[in-house]
Amino acid sequence: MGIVNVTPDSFSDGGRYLEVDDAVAHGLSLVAAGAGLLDVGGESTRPGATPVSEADELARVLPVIRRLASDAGVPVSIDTTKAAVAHAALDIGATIVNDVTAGRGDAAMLGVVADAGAGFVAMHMRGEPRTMQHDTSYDDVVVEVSDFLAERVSVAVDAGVARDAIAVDPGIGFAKLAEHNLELLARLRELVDALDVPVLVGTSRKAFLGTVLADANPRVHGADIDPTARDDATLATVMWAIDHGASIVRVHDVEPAVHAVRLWRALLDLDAAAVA
Ligand code: PMM
Repeated sequence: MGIVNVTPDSFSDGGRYLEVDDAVAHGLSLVAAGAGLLDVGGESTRPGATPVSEADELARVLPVIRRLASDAGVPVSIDTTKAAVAHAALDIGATIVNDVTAGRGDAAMLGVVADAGAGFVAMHMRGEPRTMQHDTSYDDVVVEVSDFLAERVSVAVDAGVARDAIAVDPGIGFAKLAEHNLELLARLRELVDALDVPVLVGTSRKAFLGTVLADANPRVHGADIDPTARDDATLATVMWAIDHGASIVRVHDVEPAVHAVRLWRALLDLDAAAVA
């Protein structure tokens, strides 16, 4: 899943693709690099981000979705917490709703997804992006996140969303400290096994990567590592996630991820042939 952020303030690429033509060209370049899905968002969800009005969000995403849905040749998802934005996006060709509140943010969301027969990504978070980093205490983060996701899948199914149209996401970086993000990845297989729907993982350029890199180098502070300088560390987590059962990985820099996965698969095939 390639990320197309049409926002002035996303943490790693805010402001780069605010013009429709730039955002569309970027989305098409991600598909050329091998993305099998595009995720278009018009509201930053970085910690502390201020909410965007429905009108502004619609104005940002709709022209981009309209063109990508017609030209990209891959499914387009809308990254939103607002039912009205989801509805408008689905109307013009998006086929998946990626909701970081898992349908809790807007009471109308699950009905919109169900009525459109759309796909749905339910992500784990606590509170909302503005406040989520105040609520980061867990007894067992893997159990708590997987229980939450199982519950959201059943709420979505009860609302009429097809079970086979749902994916879940542990919400790396959402209401979590670096140690929680690492534990969710380390024990990803447990989460995948506990849930009977595909798991999406979004580690791309997130702050916990900088924390680990800084731990290895006392002269560097994690927050000081520029998000785009976290792409190599992202790649390690992408490979890890796929090897531990993730079905979809959400990334900014698609080409290296696709190349790494292709090589890894080629080696797996050879390995399997050697054993057979
Ligand atoms: N991360 C961001 C935004 N949307 N959606 C899902 N399902 N999973 C994520 O991890 C996720 C998301 C924040 O990253 P961005 O600002 O670079 O898009």
